[in-house]
Amino acid sequence: MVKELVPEFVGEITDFPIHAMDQQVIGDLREAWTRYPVLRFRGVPIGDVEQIAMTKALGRIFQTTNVQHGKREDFSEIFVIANKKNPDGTPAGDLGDGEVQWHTDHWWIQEPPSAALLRALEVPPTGGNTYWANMYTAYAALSETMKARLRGLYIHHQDVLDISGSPRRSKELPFSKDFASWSGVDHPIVTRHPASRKLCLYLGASRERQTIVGMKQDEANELLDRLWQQATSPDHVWHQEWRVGDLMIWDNRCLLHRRDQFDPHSVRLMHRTTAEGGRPVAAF
Ligand SMILES: O=C(O)CCC(=O)C(=O)O
Ligand SMILES: [Fe+2]
Repeated sequence: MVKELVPEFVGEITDFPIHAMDQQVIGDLREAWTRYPVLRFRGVPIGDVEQIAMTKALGRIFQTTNVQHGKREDFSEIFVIANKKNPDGTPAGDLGDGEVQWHTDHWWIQEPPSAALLRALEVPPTGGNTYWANMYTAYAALSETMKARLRGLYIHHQDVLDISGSPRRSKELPFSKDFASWSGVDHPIVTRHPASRKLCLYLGASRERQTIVGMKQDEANELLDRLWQQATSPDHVWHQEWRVGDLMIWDNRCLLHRRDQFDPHSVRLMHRTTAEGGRPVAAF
């Protein structure tokens, strides 16, 4: 059922019995997803109902809080990612046509989600590819000295500004320029994945606004720059060139992802669902 595209990273599932999802099928899906944190289903004839059912097979539905335009009246579980416009000219989805920088979804909250499912309904002729970076291999490739240095370290992820630098709803810009003093959450840099039990890096997003708990900013900057550079090096990255009917499932707990920009005159329409996760657990 699973074809390996990249060892311990990307798998493709063919002939998935979407209309016969019994406990055995759900168990197999979870096992495949633990082994391959990025799973591709190509040309699957599914709609929103089936996408929601697959999401529920992996966890409880996570209610996305930061949706601006991508809310759906009929299915509250679905978050629309699109550059389409409504007849009145307002955006019919979120994220527009621009690049989305490297991130882990909802890295600034205590309990970030686990599974993300993204299904392509309309795709542009070029651009708009999605990239994933494997945080298991990114951690494993670090030197022993670096691994020892990371023991017990936490990044402070401020929750005031979003990835594009705009204030989040209901957040006021603090007076201090020291991000360490801003509201947010602390997550361990090295976490242990609850299902695979393997160690991985957890970097979140917004490198330029990150601090390390208890560390001077000069030292933190040097360390964070190195980690981000190594984590997103091509050695650990795979990308998806979308076709209509593709469904990707990924594990937000052990990956980073980003998206390319695309031609604003073309249309890209995706439906996203998300499953709840939990607090990232420190590896040490
Ligand atoms: O549009 C995409 O390819 C990915 C957007 C994204 O970051 C997400 O769905 O979490
Ligand atoms: Fe994302």
